[in-house]
Amino acid sequence: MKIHILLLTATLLTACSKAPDEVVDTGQRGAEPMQMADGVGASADDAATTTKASATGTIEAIDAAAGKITIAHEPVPSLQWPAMTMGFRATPEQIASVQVGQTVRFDFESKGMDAAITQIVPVE
Ligand SMILES: [Cu+2]
Repeated sequence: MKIHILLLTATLLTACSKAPDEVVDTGQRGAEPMQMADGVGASADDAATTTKASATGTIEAIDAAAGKITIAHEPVPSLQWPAMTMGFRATPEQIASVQVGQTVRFDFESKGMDAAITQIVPVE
């Protein structure tokens, strides 16, 4: 009985250690691409396939020099993404059309974790 408990504990510890703390991007690392936790949103075709998706989120940061908007987005079921904060590539026009703190509805193309906004619209 005791052995079973120890094994269970070891399994849980192993599972926890696989989830990096940087799942939530604070936006402090600038242009560095964010990594999702192992197994979250990662499927075999992530590396090669470009997928279109839409999401709603709140703008956390804008880096005009890097061409990047950091958005705390809601879950994206079509990509099996959980709610999270991550950077999206954006054009200067897109960057100029939004402000930090706004809630936005946006479309994007995702190639794995490399995501580029195709349309972004503030929502009331
Ligand atoms: Cu994400």
